[in-house]
Parts: sequence; C-alpha cells; structure tokens
Amino acid sequence: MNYTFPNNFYWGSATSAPQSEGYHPLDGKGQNIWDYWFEQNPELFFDQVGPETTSTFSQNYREDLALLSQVGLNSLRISISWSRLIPEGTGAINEQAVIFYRDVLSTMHTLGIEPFVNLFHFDLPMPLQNVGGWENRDVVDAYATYANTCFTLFGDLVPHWFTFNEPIVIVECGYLDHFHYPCIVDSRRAAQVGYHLALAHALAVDTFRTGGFSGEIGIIVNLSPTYPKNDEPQHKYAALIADCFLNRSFLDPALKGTFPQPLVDILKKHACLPTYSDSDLAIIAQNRVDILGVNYYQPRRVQAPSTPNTHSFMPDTYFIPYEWPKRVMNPYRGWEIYPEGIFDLAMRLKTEYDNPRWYVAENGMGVENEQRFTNESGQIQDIYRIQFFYDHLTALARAINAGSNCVGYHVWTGIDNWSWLNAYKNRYGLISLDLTTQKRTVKRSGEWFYELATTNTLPKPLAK
Ligand code: BGP
Repeated sequence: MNYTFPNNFYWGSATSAPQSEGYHPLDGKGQNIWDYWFEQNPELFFDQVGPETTSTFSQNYREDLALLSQVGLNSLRISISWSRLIPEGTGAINEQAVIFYRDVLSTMHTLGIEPFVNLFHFDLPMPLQNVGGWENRDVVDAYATYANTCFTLFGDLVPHWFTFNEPIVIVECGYLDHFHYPCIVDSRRAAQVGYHLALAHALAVDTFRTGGFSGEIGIIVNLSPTYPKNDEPQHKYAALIADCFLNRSFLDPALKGTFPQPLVDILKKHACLPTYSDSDLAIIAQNRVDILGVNYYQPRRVQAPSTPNTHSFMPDTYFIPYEWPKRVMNPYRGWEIYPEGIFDLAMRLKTEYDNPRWYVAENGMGVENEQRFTNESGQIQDIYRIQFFYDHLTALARAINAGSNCVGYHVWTGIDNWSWLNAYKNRYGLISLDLTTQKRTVKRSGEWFYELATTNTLPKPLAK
C-alpha cells in the first residue's frame, strides 16, 4: 500500500532548551532545577554527564539548523529556557538571550523551518523552586508574566506556541517519584502542583488571546492509550482511573475546560483536593487550546491491585502495571513498542474530543551504544529506528484516512540530545552527536526521513 500524507503536513523534530542548548559562564543564563541538581548530585546522572557543556546548540545553532534542514524538516519544536531569558525567574531580562532566540527563530525562517515554540520543558528557574516551586501560587503568576514576555519579544517570529511539555510528568516524576527534582513523594502536594500547572497553562492562553498576538497556541501532552488486563470489571475500573490520572488530567482541561470527575472524586475522598478558586476554574474553562501536541512512546497496561496497599493514598491504590505477555519491548528504554496505540489515540480524540487539530509532537526510539551499527563510511545504520517510524506512520496514515485531524509528525529528536537522568545513554536522533569531537553525522534514518518529508509519502522501511 502507498501511504501518502495531507498537503502541508508538518514534518519535523522536537527538542528542548535544557536538553540541547548547553551553556557558557558568560551567556547570562540563570540556574534551573536541572543545573542545580546536577551540581548537587552528579552521581545520579548517567556517566555523570550534565547538561552544561556536552550540548552545544547555543553555540552551534546555525550549523545545527542547516543540518536539520538537510534532513528535510519543514518545522521544528524548540523550547525557550525561562532561566536563560529571565535568570531569576522574575524581573530583569537577559538581553543576550533575546538576541540568541531571535536569531535562532530568524535562521529557522530563512531555512524554511517553521518554529513550534514551547515555553516550558521541565526546567523551572531555581530561584522559583526555592520559594516552593509549582506548589506556590506566585510561581503560577510568574509563569504567566514570563509567557507574556515571550509572546511580546518573539511573537512576530512564532506561528505555533505551546505552554508546557508533558505537565503530568512534572507531577509524576517530581512529586510522586524521584526522577525529577525536587523528588518529593506526596499525593496532596502532587495534586496542588498538577492543578497549578493546568492553571498556569490556561493563564498563558488567556494572556495570549487578550494580548491579541498572532498565531495559534496549544499544549503538549504525553498520552498513553490505557488498556486493562482483561474485561473483568475491576481491571476496567483500574484502567479508567489510570486514564483519568495520567491522560485526562491535562487533556480534559486543555480541550474541554474541565477536570475528569472520577479524578476529582478520588482526590476529595483522600483529602487531596488542591486549594483552588472559582475564578481560576473559570479561566481554565474559558481557555481551550487551538492545537494539541501529543507525545506518544508507549501504551499503558494496567490491572487492579490484588491486595489493598497499606501505605497512604498513591495512584497505585487504584492501578498497578500489567505485563502483557505479547508485548514487544525497546530493551534500552524499557518501554513497550505498540504502533497501534497511535491509531487508538487518534480515534479517541476524534470521537471523545470533537476531533481537535493535533499533531504528533514526539515519537521515537532511544537506543544505547549505537556506534556498534556504524558502517565503513562512518554512518550509523539505524534500521530499527526506520522500522519504528514506519510502523507508527502507517498507523497514523490509517487514522488520517479515517478522519483524524492530525496535521503533523515530529520525531524525537533531530540531533542526539541530553536526556535527564539518562544523560546521553540512549540516543534518539536522526543525526548523531560525538560528545568528544562534537561532530554531527546524519544517520541512515535521517536520509530516510528526508525522503519521507520531501515526497510526503512513506518510503519502504528497509530500503538501502
Ligand atoms: C519525553 C520528553 C523528552 C525526552 C523523551 C525521551 O517524555 O518530553 O524530553 O526526553 O521523552 O525520553 P527519555 O529522554 O527519558 O529517554
């Protein structure tokens, strides 16, 4: 079968400021939670590699953007680093950062790469974490001011804005687990953070609309279609609750202006409802997005806990993971590969959310030690990644044929970048990065992607 995609489809890649920019002592950037955490506990990071000097987009962006254009991208998501633009989180603006981002955006336009710009990718300025981070309502207002500053400084160059990347991950990894700073495990505080993030998002959308800025605005959520172990009622209920906690918690406010009722009921039952106000709920209700970005990596399979947990309320009071015997794994990242999930998500958006304008904002495969796949000419033959893209894109093409309003597909990522605690362990790029020499080399998947993006038709996966 010949899979073609709609005209003007966005083919691109995504990255983020903290994972690609790096920084230099003289560039005026302030410290964010990752810079601070790495300074305090480098041993927690793979090979003790931090975000500062290994990533060099802030120095090398002109060459990097030219290379990304060579692999066929017509669009690219970057993020603005709040701590680079406003080093203390509030107050004075770093003029060097304004020059930097304006030049990045102008260079993208010159190369025919449409900017998709995200305002927040897990990187809270440290001075704001020091006053309570996302638990503090003042930080929500500081974010709205920061968003307005970005719209004002860069709005003429940005057609597509996004408020947050994966807000639920901030809640899960930073307030229910130890994968993100501040590593707090507390359901009540997690709920407050989640509510404040949803509010911060809505306030930014409100600011964008009342300011009369041009372009569109949305949010990027990570969605995992959630499947129960089987059709037994307790497992179906576990899946429903997992879906409310981890998908609908940000999807519903963004697209419907409300929070899922089962989630509200459970938080209330466990005395975990956040502090909120009716006027804030009205802001959330009134500010639905123009476009939705969906990061899709893996499905979620759950079952009901067999024995009630004895510790205080946590999500696993209601659902625990289920290992599907037929699952296919990416062993490096430990994530299931399930291309059909993208079709299921698209159909759900169509039927339950009024078929919003949306795009795949991240999809990709992280693999360790890719050097072993290098051929004689020095190119990584990442055939597995091409197969991964191909399988997901056939599912996406079927969804579009079935009426899904999907307008683009961005891979994670263009050039290998830094991955939080995993640092540079797993590589995702269409272009490899040698950390010692800083040399960039297009992988086999980069050539395949070029063919895809320039013909709008899916090339065969294993073509040599
Ligand atoms: C997403 C994040 C990205 C990126 C990607 C790959 O959840 O938005 O920032 O990191 O996952 O995951 P990882 O880097 O953890 O392998």
